[in-house]
Amino acid sequence: MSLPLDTIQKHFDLHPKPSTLQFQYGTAGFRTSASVLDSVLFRVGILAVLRSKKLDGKTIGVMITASHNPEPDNGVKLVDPRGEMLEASWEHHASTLANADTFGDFVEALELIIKSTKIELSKPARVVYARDTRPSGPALIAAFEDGLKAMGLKGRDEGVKTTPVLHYLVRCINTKGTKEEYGEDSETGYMMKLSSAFKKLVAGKPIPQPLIIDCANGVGGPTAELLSTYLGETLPLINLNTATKTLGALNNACGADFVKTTQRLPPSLSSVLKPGQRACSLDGDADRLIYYYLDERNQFHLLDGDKIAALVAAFIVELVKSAGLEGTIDVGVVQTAYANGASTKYLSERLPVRCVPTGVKYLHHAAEHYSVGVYFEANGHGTVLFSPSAMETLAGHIPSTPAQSTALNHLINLTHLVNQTVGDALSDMLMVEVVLAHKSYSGIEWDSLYSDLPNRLVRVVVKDRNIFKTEDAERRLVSPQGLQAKLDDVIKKYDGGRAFVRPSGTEDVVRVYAEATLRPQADELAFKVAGLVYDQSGGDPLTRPKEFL
Ligand code: G16
Repeated sequence: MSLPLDTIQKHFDLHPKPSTLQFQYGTAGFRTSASVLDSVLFRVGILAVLRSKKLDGKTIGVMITASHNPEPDNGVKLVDPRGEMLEASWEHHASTLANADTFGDFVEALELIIKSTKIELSKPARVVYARDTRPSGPALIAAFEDGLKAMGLKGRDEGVKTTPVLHYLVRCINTKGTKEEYGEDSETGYMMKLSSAFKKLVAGKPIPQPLIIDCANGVGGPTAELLSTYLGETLPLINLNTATKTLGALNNACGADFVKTTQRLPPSLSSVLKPGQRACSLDGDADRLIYYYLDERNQFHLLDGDKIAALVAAFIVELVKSAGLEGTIDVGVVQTAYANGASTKYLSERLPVRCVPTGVKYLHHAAEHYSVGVYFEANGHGTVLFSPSAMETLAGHIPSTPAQSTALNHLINLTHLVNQTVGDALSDMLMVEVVLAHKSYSGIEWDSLYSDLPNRLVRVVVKDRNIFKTEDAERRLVSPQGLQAKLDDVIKKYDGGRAFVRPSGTEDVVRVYAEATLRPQADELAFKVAGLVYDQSGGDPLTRPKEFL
């Protein structure tokens, strides 16, 4: 069987590639201004069909979202059959297809992929797809569907869903009828799975004070509303920033990225959140979660991905011990260089901790090396993975005391509560609420597990972010040459100083992270490093941001 070239060309011509642009499948797929993504979406449609054929017709997921990015951006990423990110070796194929200039180049690239990955075109293909609430979504979906049509496929359209729900659906569809069946392949199935595990885990605990959720004016809003109906009074939720139809509202002065980056409350919550009350923010596609609270002096306190990892990992370790499984089930944590130094210290004193480059794909794979792998990025993206052997151990363990039996049941229920396919803000939120209920912790007690080192994140707009290359899990720069030595000279002048520089994989910027023992020093270090990066990359002195030192 050969490629239906006439049909492909008919559709190809409807989706011309902007001639001057180059696309790259980055940290979370293709992500850039929605206005230039039409050709990319069409080509991803074709790639998704090939990926499914390669995997004997297993269902491939496609999510159209730009997550935390501003509303005018959009993006697309592929989801492999177990609900995990696209296998890394295919990222290159995705970029090659997206960058082919002519139809001839495109066919040549397709044929090379088919040959090099040994795809049998006669195999069936299945694709499920969804999008977030961005206004550009419907047009991009149409371009994507043209890609499917060009290959003779009608996919399964899931409409507007969160990224984690789409990942969940992919795993459910592919495990249906097997002994690894993950759940019912519908949003209702997702809601039932999470809410019933949650109710079992908090049975007998007092009903908590309402939790405020900042839904970032994105798809998390309707999804949290729905979840609320399943949870009933077990967890009262107050959903705010739910204006999915207001142009320009998405991720604007709200959402997990705003809170984490600016280290302050979304202004829309300032008259609502009372001292001591807990609140959380989701991002634009509801795969990141950040908690926070105000103390009695109305001071803002952040409970980010590192704090979530510390809370959850300690709880799981306790349950493993109480269930009599210490030594049989090992728990480990995976972080990135963005993890606050204090969190890494706290966790490493208790558990094995690994540091990997930014990107869920790296964290997810590293977490698979533990029986129970807890992975969280400081930005609130993370989950817990229970390995197949841990699942078997839990299923086969015979507890010898009632306390062991309770702990074992909690662990089993946690495996259902956690979305093990990818970071999931709502599933993570329920997990946090479970731990808080069990420990009788307020935000204050949770926060006091360790004190964050003051830190600062800075975005630096540069001419070409691709000149920045890193090593050692992104903690050191290898290019531009000589810059790391300059950074080292600066960093060593700060007490508790640590800083690193890396190119973003989702925005056209370079990111700078710095921390130090004192707040003014952390800020100063970050802006000094940002200044060095700006100058070294040939930044125009006239547009040099005034805060860069
Ligand atoms: C994505 C990735 C995350 C990453 C984030 C920022 O998140 O899934 O792993 O931390 O981008 O990446 P970068 O610093 O390379 O721009 P999301 O929530 O935007 O999909």
